Amino acid sequence: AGAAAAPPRSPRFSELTGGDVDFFRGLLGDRGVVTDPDALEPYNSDWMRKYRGRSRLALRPASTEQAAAALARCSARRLAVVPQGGNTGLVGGSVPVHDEVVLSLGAMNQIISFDEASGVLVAQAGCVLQALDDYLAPRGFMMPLDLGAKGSCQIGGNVSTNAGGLRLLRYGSLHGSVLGLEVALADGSVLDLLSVLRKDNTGYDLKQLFIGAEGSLGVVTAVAVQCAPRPASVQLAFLAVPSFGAVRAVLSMAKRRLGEVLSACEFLDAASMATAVEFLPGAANPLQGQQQQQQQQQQQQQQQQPGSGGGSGSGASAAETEGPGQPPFYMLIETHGSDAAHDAEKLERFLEAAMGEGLVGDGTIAASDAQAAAIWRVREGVTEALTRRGPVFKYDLSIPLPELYALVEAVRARMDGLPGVRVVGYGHVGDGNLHLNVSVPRGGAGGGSTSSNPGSSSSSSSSSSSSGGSGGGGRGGARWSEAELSAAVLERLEPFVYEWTSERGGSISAEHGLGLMKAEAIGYSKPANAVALMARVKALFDPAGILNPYKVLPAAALKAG
Ligand code: FAD
Ligand code: 2HG
Ligand code: ZN
Repeated sequence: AGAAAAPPRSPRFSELTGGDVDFFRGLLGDRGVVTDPDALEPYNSDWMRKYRGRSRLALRPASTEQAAAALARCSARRLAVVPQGGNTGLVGGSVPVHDEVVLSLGAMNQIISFDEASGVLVAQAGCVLQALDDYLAPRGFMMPLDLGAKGSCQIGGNVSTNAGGLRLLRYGSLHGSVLGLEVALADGSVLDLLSVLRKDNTGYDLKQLFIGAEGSLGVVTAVAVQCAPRPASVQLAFLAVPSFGAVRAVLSMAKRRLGEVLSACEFLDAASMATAVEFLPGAANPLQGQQQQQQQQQQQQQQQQPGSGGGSGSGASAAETEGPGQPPFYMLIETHGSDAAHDAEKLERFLEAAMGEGLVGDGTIAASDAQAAAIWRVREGVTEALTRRGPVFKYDLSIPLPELYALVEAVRARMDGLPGVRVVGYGHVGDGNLHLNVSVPRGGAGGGSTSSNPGSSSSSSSSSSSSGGSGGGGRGGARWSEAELSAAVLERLEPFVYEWTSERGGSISAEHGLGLMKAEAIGYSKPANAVALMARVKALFDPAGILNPYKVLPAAALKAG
């Protein structure tokens, strides 16, 4: 539900035949060939259940040679191919649009080498990110990226999407930490760029083209990554922040005061928090217990001082100043360092200073690994919580910081009259990356449903709550089906979100890629001559256009390229 109409199947591609299937069985054996319709279901459907293909064949090569030979056959026969890793992508890039053959890397999950002196790991593309990090932990190292999908996503998929994640602020992008790649090209040849060298200026750095190419230029079969030493000390603060201006001020204070140890700076708004608490099993607001305790203490103090009036002075917490709802924003500030006592003291002093300046209403520092994990669970779980609530429209944007949250407020106002529609903003504020998600309640809504943007600090919150009660957009309280609501939401979102972002010099894809969802929208973030050059690069690597068709680049540019 909620995906825009797919482009028509291109007549350039052949239909799969029994002869093709026999060939692949001969190449990969029975275990490497999936044709059973039930077994194909997970290959055809994406993580959000939003994009669905109808492939009749998934291939599971066990080696680079097998993957390359499968591609050679597909090229010769003009069979379209979708490379697939952990299938956690969020832009419809990892599943077929029509009947493309799925080339799944999941069986290529061996670690090839790890050098404890340099920290360079070489692994097959199908290794799951979490498994790689688990392998490194006892050796004193960590993967240089981390994301909520770590239990399923694969390093080849991470490289192919140039995944950012929770600690890019500290450890940089994969364009820096990937030292080498091995790639099976569309024609079945293997490009061996699997260098483990830190420095190598011999000609064009071709591997960079595959980082973020979303499977459109080649199939990544192995990766050499520079891993980071695992920090001896990890500290995490969770803060309630009274305004987005304060979020920005906390970020710049964190950079100034914690600079050399800062490892993550994330934010979520009240609507994200409410969604996580409501829809994630076992999740709780990390500050809730604390806030309740504080309120009880204040009530007790007031009872002990009759006639004090009970007014909230300048020291009132953000929660109180925002009324009965929640504070409008929360932040996670994490440090990675080598001296626990020193780092803890630094973080405590930072928190005191931020509170002293009125930037933070309430805050806590995780006292144990379990507490830190529970806090991260809330932040990382927002995506899952939203998916549980119903269909979601996702936008992953880089926006200059001063205006980053203004888009959420503008979109909230645009949803006026659509009952039950919830607009949430969260993300990697330390990188200027907003995740704007617009959620439609499963089953639809209407006829007296109330506010769907809990704790919203903008004036639009009152309009959206009144819209629920007033029957929504002049429909006289009639019920909206899920499909009706989704169509109305999409109409109000696009092209508005892309135009708004483009006008401010932002990016319409900060870290998730373009996939199917945004292939036609690349022009909002890239000039026409850059898109034309990309189409020529695509034609050079994949002359028959069999690799991940309909994705990444607009159809018109591909025809011209
Ligand atoms: P897939 O989803 O299988 O594929 C993604 C794209 O890469 C597709 O276009 C596919 O064709 C291509 N591809 C996959 N493997 C290969 C290969 N070996 N060779 C060539 N092409 C290939 N993303 C972020 O950037 N930051 C986040 O913080 C983040 N958090 C997430 C949290 C959740 C809960 C979820 C569900 C997703 C999140 N994502 C995030 C998006 C997604 O997880 C990442 O983009 C991830 O890197 C995709 O890896 P994958 O193995 O699942 O790739
Ligand atoms: C995150 O940072 C992911 O949690 C997913 O990139 C964002 O679901 C989203 O919009
Ligand atoms: Zn993200």
